[in-house]
Amino acid sequence: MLRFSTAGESHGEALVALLSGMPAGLAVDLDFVNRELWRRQQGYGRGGRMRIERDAAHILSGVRHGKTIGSPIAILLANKDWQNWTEALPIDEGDPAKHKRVASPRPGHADLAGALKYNFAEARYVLERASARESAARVAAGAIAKLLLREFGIQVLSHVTAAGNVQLDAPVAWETIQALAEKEEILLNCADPAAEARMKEQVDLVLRTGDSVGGIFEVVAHNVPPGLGTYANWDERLDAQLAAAVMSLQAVKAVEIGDAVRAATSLGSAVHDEIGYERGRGEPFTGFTRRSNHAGGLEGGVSNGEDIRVRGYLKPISTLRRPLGSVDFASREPVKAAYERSDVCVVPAAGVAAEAMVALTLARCALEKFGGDSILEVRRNFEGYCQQLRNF
Ligand code: EPS
Repeated sequence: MLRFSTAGESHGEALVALLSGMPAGLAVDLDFVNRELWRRQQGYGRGGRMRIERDAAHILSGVRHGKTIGSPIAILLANKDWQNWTEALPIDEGDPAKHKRVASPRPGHADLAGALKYNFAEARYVLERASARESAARVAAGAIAKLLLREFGIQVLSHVTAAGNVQLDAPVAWETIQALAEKEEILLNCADPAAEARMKEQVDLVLRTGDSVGGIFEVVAHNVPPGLGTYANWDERLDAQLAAAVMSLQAVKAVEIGDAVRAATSLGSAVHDEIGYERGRGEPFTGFTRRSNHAGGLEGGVSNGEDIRVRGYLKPISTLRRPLGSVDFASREPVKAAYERSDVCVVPAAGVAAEAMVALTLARCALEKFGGDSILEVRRNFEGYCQQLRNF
């Protein structure tokens, strides 16, 4: 079974990703992993931290001579900022006078709920782990999952459909999303330059006013064969697994599959994707075609061969330069919420982190279906299934 977990605090020494269950013999392209990490660091509206960090994957185990060996893969990402925090966040007791307390919880952040839960007198330890810095470790693990998915011809990318109140409504073609991912300068990762310019104005506005914005990203998984996930058991439905994976990302508050939100208030005849057939079409798959993809590639919790489309809705960043009202942890007196250096918009970065979560989920499902201990065995199983589909 493909499993992964992460460890690390935002201003600790490093982040760690642990990925187990990868078959042996998968070539690991470190440049690709690092490019993914770079993509997550981009976007207009990031704070000063991104000028400090240059995320790079340091693989500790599970890869030898350029290929996976079937053993757990451990990846370390150093926090460059750690050198500024050695006295504020030491492993040993250190000097309490040098600790950096977070004296009043920020509305919208995990600060208060976390402090209550773990019985912390202030919120420093809460924000250290609740921080979206953790998503860098997910992207490292997700990059390895993407390399596995390439074996099946599957690719996973994302684009931004809304930042603040600027929303892009037109559907975006896969080729356009691919072209966006090739760019060396990433603003808001929006496919429409005019909409992107208006999104940038939104970010400029909140930069000026000390506020923040959220938005919507869409993750697209291209060339997914039909038959991943199943309707047979609630927890094996692929839509449910994808929703949980994307919702688990910091600040994601809603997840949509395909055009689900609009569909809920439309007629069935306007929503369901009519089925056609063209012999040889969609090779190596089935020849069945669709005129539209409102379902986002999933019916009954099973992939249907169309692109899988998953949208994540991000709440605005909860750290505000012009803070909302809060209460001092010590005195319980009303004060403004704590402010620390922060991003004001992270929608493009969240999209890249969500790609990783989608890739890890699809890789797990693909290995459940085509699994084997070596890539050779996995490929053989996959090709056998493709042949079955062709013969259907
Ligand atoms: C974050 C606060 C900021 C962000 C951070 C998430 O960090 P800092 O407090 O060090 O300025 O930059 O995101 C990252 C470090 C990252 O790599 O994405 C928060 O509180 O969630």
